[in-house]
Amino acid sequence: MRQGSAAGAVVGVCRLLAFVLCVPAARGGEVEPPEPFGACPTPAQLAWHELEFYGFIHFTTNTFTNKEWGYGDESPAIFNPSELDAGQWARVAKEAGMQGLILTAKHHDGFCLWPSKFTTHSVTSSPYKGGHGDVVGEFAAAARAAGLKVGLYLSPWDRNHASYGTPEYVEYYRNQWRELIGSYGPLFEVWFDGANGGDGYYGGARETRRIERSTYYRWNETNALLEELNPGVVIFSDAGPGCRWVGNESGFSDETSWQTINLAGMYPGTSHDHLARGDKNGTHWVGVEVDVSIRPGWFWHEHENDKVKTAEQLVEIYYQSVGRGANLLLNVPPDRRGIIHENDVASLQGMKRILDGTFATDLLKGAKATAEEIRGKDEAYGPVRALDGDRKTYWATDDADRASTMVVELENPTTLDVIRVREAIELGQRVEEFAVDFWSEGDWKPLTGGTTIGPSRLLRFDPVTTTKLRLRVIRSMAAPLISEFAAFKRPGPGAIR
Ligand code: FUL
Repeated sequence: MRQGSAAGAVVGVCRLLAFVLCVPAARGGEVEPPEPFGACPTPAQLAWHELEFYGFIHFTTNTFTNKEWGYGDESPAIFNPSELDAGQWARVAKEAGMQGLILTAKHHDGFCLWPSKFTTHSVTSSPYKGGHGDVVGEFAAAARAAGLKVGLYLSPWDRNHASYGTPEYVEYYRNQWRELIGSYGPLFEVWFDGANGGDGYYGGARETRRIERSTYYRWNETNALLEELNPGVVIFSDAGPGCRWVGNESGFSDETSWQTINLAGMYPGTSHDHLARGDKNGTHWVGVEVDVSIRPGWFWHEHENDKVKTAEQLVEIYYQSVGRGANLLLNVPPDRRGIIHENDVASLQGMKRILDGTFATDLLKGAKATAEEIRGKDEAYGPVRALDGDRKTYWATDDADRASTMVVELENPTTLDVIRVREAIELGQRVEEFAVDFWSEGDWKPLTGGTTIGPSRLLRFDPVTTTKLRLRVIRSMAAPLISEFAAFKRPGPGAIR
């Protein structure tokens, strides 16, 4: 308590009154809010983190040739989905709990799913809708109608284009972004894939073309162009700058994961060994994105219809991505009909049932809470702020505190087996270590714990029944700001761990 003055006494009385009237003391009043710590997310990155889960749609001539990477010489005549229904993609995504969709407008083979005026290697030359189709347009309209955010993947590597490898191609690539954003924007995310296998059709040359990955695409200029065309767009690549690849395509991030990373010397298409982990107090905020396919491949293949990941496997991926602070980008490729296969739909529905069954009720919401330290002893920063279901409010300590404890008291004995903790990341990622204890037989018993928290940390354990839970922030680089401490119970006795 730092109030000794008459003014302090007045403030104290006001607080008491506010408390009696159940009106929280106003944020931004006498107690200064915490200063940002280190690199922080932009408003667009913050909104991106809140999406948590969205879908990838891989669709092109590969769907019809049974390949994963087209060579670039595929005839557009083979692209002819019989029942294409982008409305079904959007419905399936929405019902699965996804917040957006990202479509491969152009994959490495160079075939464009929209009628680009810069090439004839597109839907315009295909039998789809007699050459008058526009898959990107149908996709964007359907996704928006379903309330989903729209994103696009435009492969930098183009195995069809004659000028690939020259400066002219880089202009072609940028022109395509101008066209896509102009026709289908605004986009929430754009995707630059890092792949470049070298060989390709290249307008008939059929040769190997290697580019210097660090300089060829002049990414800084492309990024600036995208930001100008589409302010706030989150740019994905191995090196951000909006969000970054997690470093694997298997569906997991690290248990210790910093959303910050030292970007110097990093560029798309180079391998980096610590993309999932990031750098503690790194120079830039570049959120982690886990991309993984519901099937072994990214494109639909008949022989993988029985290899679709189960609902339980998808839930496991959710815990290892969203549960470790990353966003989950789950690929669900349409088949040759142009719709998402029944087996994929069934797995997504099963995943949603399990997640809804778990996260529908926060068992700590509205409970009583106390804390060792509260910023300026101001209830606006009290521990109940971590229990109010509002990500904008948070429990905070004074600047000098690097560790603290909050205790939650439940009205009735409650059974739980999942904890979710979130930091107020708009002011930076801070916590390095934390633990959770539960009250049992008159004493605190260790329940679970971890290292980083970030946007979201989910921890599972065998069910316990208790009346009190304790969150201990053990180490933090700056005063810990906890925007959520929540607990849940997974459905059914056979629920997966
Ligand atoms: C990879 C690509 O080569 C795959 O085909 C796929 O698009 C995946 C998302 O990224 O690197």
